[in-house]
Amino acid sequence: MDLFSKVSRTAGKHSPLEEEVRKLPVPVSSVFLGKDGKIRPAAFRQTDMALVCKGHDRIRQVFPKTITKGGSAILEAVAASESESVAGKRVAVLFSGGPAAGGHNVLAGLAAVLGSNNTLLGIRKGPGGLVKGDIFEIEKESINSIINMGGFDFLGTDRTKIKTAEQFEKVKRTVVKNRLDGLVVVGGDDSNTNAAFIAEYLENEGIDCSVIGIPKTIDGDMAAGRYLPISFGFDTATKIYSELVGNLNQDAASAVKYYHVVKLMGRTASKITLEVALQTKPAVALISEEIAEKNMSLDSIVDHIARIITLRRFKGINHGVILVPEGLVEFIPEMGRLIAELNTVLAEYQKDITDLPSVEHKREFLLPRLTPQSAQLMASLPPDIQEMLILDRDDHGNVKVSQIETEKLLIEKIRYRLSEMKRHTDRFFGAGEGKIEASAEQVEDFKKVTLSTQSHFLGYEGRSSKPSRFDAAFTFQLGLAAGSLVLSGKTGYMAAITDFHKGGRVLALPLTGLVTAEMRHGKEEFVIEKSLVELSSPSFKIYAQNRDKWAIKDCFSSPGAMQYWGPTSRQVPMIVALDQDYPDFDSFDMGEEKQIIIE
Ligand code: FBP
Repeated sequence: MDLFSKVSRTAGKHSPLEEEVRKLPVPVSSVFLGKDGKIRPAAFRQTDMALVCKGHDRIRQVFPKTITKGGSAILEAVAASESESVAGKRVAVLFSGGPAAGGHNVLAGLAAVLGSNNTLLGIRKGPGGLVKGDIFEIEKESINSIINMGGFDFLGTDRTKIKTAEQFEKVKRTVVKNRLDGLVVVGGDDSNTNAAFIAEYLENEGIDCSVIGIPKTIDGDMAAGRYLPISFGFDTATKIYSELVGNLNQDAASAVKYYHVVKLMGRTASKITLEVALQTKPAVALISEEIAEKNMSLDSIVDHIARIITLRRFKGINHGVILVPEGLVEFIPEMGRLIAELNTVLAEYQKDITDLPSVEHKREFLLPRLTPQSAQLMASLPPDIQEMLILDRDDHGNVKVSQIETEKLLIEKIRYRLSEMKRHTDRFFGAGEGKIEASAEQVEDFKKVTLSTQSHFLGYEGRSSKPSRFDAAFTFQLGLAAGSLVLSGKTGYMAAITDFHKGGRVLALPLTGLVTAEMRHGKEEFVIEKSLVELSSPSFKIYAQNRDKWAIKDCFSSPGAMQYWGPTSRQVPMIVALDQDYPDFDSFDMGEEKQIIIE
């Protein structure tokens, strides 16, 4: 074939790499394999492990049906008896929230386990599509073209929160009209909370439809400790960011003139930043959970970074990489208070504020309704950040932190702090608390420093890549588990995999065991608690033990591109291996490798 034809032949997911990756085998746990080696549904048995949330009594009042039916016990998948087989079931699946690598393998897992005797349906554009009834029958063979492929484009996604009586009624209509026996919701904490409510609602309405959640989010915060160490998509996203941050480390040390300030996705938890920091060893990585715990103000964060830049300069280093988690602003105590106050005022005066013609008018309306401290802080922020804090909320009422340019805010403040340090050397250098010890020559040299920065935001580039081998395996098994749960008539569970290093144990976690009551905008809301970086975890401790060394010398590592073949293709996320006490990072094992072809 000539080169001109080759270029057009690669359109539609047919690049040479896509062709090869599509063929990669995926491991399958023995619980999903029949004696003939073919994929079949697993059965689930009760274990003596349980998930009991905080405020269980309140949750029991809100979810009486699902709690009574399932209790709080965790279920475990076991091989089903060969004589059992279920046919004629209709199962629909939707993606919810941001894309995460591996979503298409969830569809492949579902298609494989439902087999030719059951029907798989797809819901277009997320929970919004479920409400509208935008549903179609998936021709199972069409899944073959998206096995191991990235993105959510086969179905699409959205962030609709199902909360009104009218929406629930419409969901019921979709379920009844399409004679659904099962609904699989692939999403993060908010989406799985949706799933818990839909499961309860349908039970209450006497509709026999299993609702099963699947833990998705690159942020890694839809997790449940040893029962579910991580959500899918995290591994791929962090491998991609680690490659890019590693390259920036390498470029900084080569060009010797820039500080690269990199904001990394993660709406709330800093798990992505922690993983990327462990992988790449940058000069600075801020961890929001630590900042909140230490009650660090914006000024003290800026001080901390300016100090590291100064100490590096003393060693002749005027470059480096600084990692900033996307969710940082909400964890800085005074910013968190400001956002909470804004949320309350915005909720209380929603109608009045919507009617105001400009951001300026909205700002003028809001400022007197904030506490003086918050009003002062708000007024001191750059106008574009004020605008984002006022205007941008998602359907779940969250500030869209991905739109807030924290990296630029920090650069501006660090630049100002360094200029202050140059102007008032006696305030910042010498002996005494908080001062930097320095010789007269070092101070003179410091005065000559110019700070050249580049800002970056790494987020969207990591969400829709072809999944890592880990995520491809994880998601395929999650699809098998969710399909098996539906076929065995379970409802109100989340499919989970744990023990990635020894066979991949397949569990079902009761959604009501994950939900807790929380005050949002002055109202009681029920949510699945996000799993944040724990400062007592081995992964954080190892970072904390090493960071001073990484701060003052270039000791970065550059992990390079994610691999699909070879020794480094089987890595698990470092935070998972460290926190779950695995013997190494390098060899997940989730069962027997199978070439997947859906017939
Ligand atoms: P999910 O939790 O829905 O998977 O989304 C996570 C995320 O990638 C965050 O890290 C980020 O804040 C957000 O999506 C951005 O989403 P959007 O696509 O709405 O800009």
